[in-house]
Amino acid sequence: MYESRAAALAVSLLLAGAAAPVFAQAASSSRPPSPAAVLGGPVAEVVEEAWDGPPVVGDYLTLAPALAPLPPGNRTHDVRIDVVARELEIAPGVRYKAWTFGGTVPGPVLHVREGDRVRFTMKNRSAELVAIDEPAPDSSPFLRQVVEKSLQKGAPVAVPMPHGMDFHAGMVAPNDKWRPIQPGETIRFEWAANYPGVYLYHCSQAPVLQHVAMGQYGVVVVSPREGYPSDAEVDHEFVILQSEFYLVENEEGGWVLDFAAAMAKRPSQVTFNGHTRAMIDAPLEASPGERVRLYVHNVGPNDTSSFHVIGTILDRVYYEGNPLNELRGMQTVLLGASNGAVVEFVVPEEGDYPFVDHEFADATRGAIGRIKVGRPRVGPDQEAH
Ligand SMILES: [Cu+2]
Repeated sequence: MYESRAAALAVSLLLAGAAAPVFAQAASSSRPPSPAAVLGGPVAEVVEEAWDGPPVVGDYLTLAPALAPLPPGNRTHDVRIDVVARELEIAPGVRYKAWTFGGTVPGPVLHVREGDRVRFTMKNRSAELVAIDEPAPDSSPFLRQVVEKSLQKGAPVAVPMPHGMDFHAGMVAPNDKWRPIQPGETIRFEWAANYPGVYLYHCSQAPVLQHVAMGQYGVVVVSPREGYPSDAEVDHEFVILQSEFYLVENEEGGWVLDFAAAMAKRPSQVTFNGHTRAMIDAPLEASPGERVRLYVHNVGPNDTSSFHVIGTILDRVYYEGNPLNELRGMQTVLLGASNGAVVEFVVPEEGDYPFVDHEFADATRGAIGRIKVGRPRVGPDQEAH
């Protein structure tokens, strides 16, 4: 009896989703911040599409550490992030043929609000040479920022391979929406942002360890419907993704994935925002006494991050980015692979404030950045301005 009821329910949900582009509504709860979680969505479509335009399209997509400003209210986001292969630099002299979402590692930061919907399109263009040499008009802030600011100095390559997309921020059947597609195919699906937070997205193709280690990940920042209690006090917001690389130099002087090292959890580099110099050469900036908010995510794929800002205290931490998970006065936030947090702190006086993975082997491998506050005195590894 129960089995047949469950089966009938599953079939009816599937048919409801297939028949009309509306989501099944869960029974509403009176508890904020998700009074009306939207569960599931229409069945994903896999289509042949003659798209050869910009690989990233959407108004709220940026290159980390930037976060797109979001107007008030809820909206539906039409977002395209295509899969492209690109040779990239992730440390001085270390270039490899990355598998990417949108052309960089990490891929674009998507900013939405709790209660928003995302209509997502992704073409698997891994077999194409996709140039990102000039800002594509009407595409996204992301592509302009890649051209102007990325340290990765990307060059197009073709590495045909099936890939899929898994958004941790979505609540849908993964075998449907997150399924991999072949080179040349396009997948379209929808999901709703039910919970605020800093959520990973990553490739769903097995072995996931290989696809994530090759560079296929990014984050969706879902801002709370009612905001964070400290919103009015925040002066600067930045997005920081930590991730590991497992590369080995080959005989031709190129770098390739060392899968055995990935399985052994022995990274060659650990980076903030995809390059060991990214947050050193282009430090975050603030003025003395200001409040800084970081949307931090530890991608992994394997290791934890003990995220710490030297010279201050994380006086407010929203673990996973949910305002209900508020912690106070933390020196370090422990993030497992795919955990995120919103951390806030005051930079007390003029100076240079490094932030690190306090697991110092990983800081030494590259997980270090800095915040330039005012006009700091010249010290090691700094430049006078
Ligand atoms: Cu992949």
